[in-house]
Amino acid sequence: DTAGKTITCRAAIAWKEKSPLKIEEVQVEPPKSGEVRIKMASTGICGTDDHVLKGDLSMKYPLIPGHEGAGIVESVGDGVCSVKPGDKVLTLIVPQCGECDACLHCLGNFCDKQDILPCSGVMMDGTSRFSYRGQTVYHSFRTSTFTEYTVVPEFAVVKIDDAAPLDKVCLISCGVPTGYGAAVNSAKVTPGSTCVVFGLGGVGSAIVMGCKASGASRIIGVDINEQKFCRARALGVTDCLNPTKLQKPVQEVVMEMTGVGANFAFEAIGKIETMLAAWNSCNNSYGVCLIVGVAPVNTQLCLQAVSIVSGKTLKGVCLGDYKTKDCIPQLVTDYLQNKINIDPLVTHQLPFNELHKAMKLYYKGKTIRCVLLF
Ligand code: COD
Ligand code: ZN
Repeated sequence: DTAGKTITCRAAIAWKEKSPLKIEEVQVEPPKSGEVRIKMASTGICGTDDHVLKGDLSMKYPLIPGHEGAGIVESVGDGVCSVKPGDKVLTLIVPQCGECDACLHCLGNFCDKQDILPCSGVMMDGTSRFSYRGQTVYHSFRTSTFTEYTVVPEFAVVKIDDAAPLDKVCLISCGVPTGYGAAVNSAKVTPGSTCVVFGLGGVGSAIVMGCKASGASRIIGVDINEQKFCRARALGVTDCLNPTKLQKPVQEVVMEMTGVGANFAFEAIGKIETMLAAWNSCNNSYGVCLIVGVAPVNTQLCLQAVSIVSGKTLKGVCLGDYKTKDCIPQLVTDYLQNKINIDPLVTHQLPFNELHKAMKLYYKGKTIRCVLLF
C-alpha cells in the first residue's frame, strides 16, 4: 500500500526550455488536502506540450510536462469526495472549481484555478509535490502527466466510465474536446456551411470531426505538412491546401474557392500569421473566426481595424467551451456508445520509455496523436 507514502517512480523532466526531455527517477509526495494522486495509464503528446518545451509559455523549470492524461486514482487527500482510489480518471488542464466567476456563469469555462496563463508550476499551497534528489521539480498546468504518478488538485481531475479504454481516452482530456467543442459548442457550425481549418494536427482533426458532425458541406483543411492530408480527408476534409505551394496568400485562395469567404474559420496552430489568415478567410458579414491555438505569450494580434465593422466575429475558445468536470465524462460515454469516434486520432501508441521515439515521430509530423503507455 502506497497511500500516505512518498513514491519513487520514472518521470520525464524538462530541465530547461529548448532542451530534450530526460526520463529520471523522481519522488512524488502524497496528496495534501484537496489533492489526488494518480497512477498514470496513458498520456497524449499535445501541441501545447511542445509550446512548453520550446519556452513559448512562461513556465518554471525543471518541470514535468504533459496534461492529456488518463489513469487510476492511487490515493486522495483530506476532504476529497468526487473521486476515490481505484476510479478511472482524466486530468483537466482547464479545471472546474465550481466557485469562481467563470464556473458560476452559464457561458464561462476558463476557470480561475487554471494554471496555464500564467503558469505558477505549483499546487494551491504554493509548493510542488515533485522532487529530484531533493531539488524541486515543477508541475505544468497542475496536471503533469509524463510521469508514472502525478498529484493534481481535486478540481483538475474527473471520474470517467469504468469501461473506458485508458489507452485511448486520454485524448478526451484535451485534444478531442478542444477541437470538437470549438466546432459544435463555440462556433455552432451550421448544416451546409463552409469551414476552413488551419492546422490538421490532433486538435485540428478534432475540429474537422466537429464540423462534419454538424453537417458542414465543405471543409477546407490547411497545413504545411502534406502528410496530414490523407487522414484529414478520411475525417471529412473536402479540399486540402498547402500554403507553401500556393502562388498567393492562402486567405486569397480560400476567398476565390468560396466566392464569399468561409462561414467558419478555425486556427489550430498557435501562430499569429495563421490567425490573421483565418480571420481574412471568413465571410465579411457573417463569418466567424475561432482562435483555438495558443500564441506565444507577449505577442500581439493586429487586425486591420475596419475589417471587423462589416459584422464578422472573432472569438477565442479554450477546451471547446466545455465546463470540464461537468462535460468531459459524457464525452467518454459518447465514445463508448459510438456517438463520437476518437480512434482515427490515435495514430501511434508507445511505451513511456520510448518517449524519445515518440517525440521524434511528433516532430517529424508523422503523428496525429501518439499516446504514451505506462
Ligand atoms: N501553416 C499551416 N499549418 C501549420 C503551420 C503553418 N504556418 N505551422 C504548423 N502547421 C501545422 C503542423 O504541420 C501540424 O500539422 C499542425 O499545424 C499542428 O498540429 P500539432 O499536432 O502540432 O498540434 P495540436 O493539434 O496538438 O495542437 C495545436 C494547438 C495549436 C491547438 C495547440 O498547440 C494548442 O494551443 N492547444 C491548446 C488549446 C487549448 O485550448 N488548450 C487548453 C488550454 S488554453
Ligand atoms: Zn492539450
